[in-house]
Amino acid sequence: MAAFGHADTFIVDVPTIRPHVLAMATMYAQSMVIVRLTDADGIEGVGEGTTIGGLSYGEESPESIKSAIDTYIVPVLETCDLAQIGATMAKVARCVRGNHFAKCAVETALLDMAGKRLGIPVSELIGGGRVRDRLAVAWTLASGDTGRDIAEGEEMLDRRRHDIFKLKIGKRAVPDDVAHVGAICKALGDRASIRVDVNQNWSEAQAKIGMAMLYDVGCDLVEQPIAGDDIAAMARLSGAQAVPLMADEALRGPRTALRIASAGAAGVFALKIAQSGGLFAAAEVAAIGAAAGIGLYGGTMLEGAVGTVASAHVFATLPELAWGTELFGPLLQTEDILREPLAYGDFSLAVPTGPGLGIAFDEDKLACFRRDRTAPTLYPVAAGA
Ligand code: MUC
Ligand code: MG
Repeated sequence: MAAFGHADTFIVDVPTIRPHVLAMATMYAQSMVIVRLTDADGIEGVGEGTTIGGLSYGEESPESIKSAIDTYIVPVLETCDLAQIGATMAKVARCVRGNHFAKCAVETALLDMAGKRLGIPVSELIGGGRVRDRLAVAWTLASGDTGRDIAEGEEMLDRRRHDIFKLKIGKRAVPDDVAHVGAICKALGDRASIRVDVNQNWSEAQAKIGMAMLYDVGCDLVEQPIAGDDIAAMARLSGAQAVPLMADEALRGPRTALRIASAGAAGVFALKIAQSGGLFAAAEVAAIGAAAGIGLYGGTMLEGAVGTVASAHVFATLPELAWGTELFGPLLQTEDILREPLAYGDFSLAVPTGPGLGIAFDEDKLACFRRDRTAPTLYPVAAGA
């Protein structure tokens, strides 16, 4: 039995190393909701709920995630045995509809606690347990400038940090975007896999032309070219285009995964723990994809260390992960909020092996970047996205 002890939920704002230009927002900082749960024995678990660009990516914002946890989820946790994660999250689901990001943050904290209590990593509590210790990690080239992106890609290859690059497009006219991708494929394509993410910004007609042109310039994968709720159009594109279509925003948990798989609407799934509604749900999405012969990719909401490690524990349980992952979120931030930074190298990330998530905060830094900090910060915090 693990009775509820205490909850602390707060927003942390950390600047990005450069503007991150996406179709729907330009990020100058990342805002992460951190939840710290403690049980009556004093065992702590941490979780993270993070989105991109306020409300421009999805239906939950940092502020709504915090509010859903504090106002509606914590009162449920107060009535539960926190050691029973499945039963606790089922009770949360009965009381709170939707709010996948908030639920994912809480489930992460419960799993961290459980892993610490049992002395095993979170990956051993998911599916059949861990099958890999390192994950290939892509980097997103999204400075908004082709020359700068090429230089950044060259640097990443030289440092052996990334050899998979995702380009954010969809903001400019299709031929301009394809010219940008073509230039990067020409410069880096013989040493790296080049993929794009349109973040739903094309119409079906634009996607038809755009995907064909992208295939011709050497692009390997096109992520969410059109609206994620238009599964019929995704199926038409996926069936007709040579370049694989990856579902991202379309995937909101196991039910949407089943619909997309049944419709033949994607060749690849971008798995995201928050969008799926938690770590267990993301593993279910992966199982549906794998059973349907859909390739798997470990996606990110550009989470910081906690969400990134939580995702890594899930992706480490997947026997097939043909497209690698993009778990680079902490590297996009100017500061690391962990005592020991995550171990990136050799084009991959090492999945922590300690109990629970296997990470510990640098409490001073965390205190400095808290939005509700009372003391003056030692670190500069840039304006929001
Ligand atoms: C998305 O839409 O996939 C992932 C990498 C990145 O740069 O943005 C995210 C969100
Ligand atoms: Mg995406």
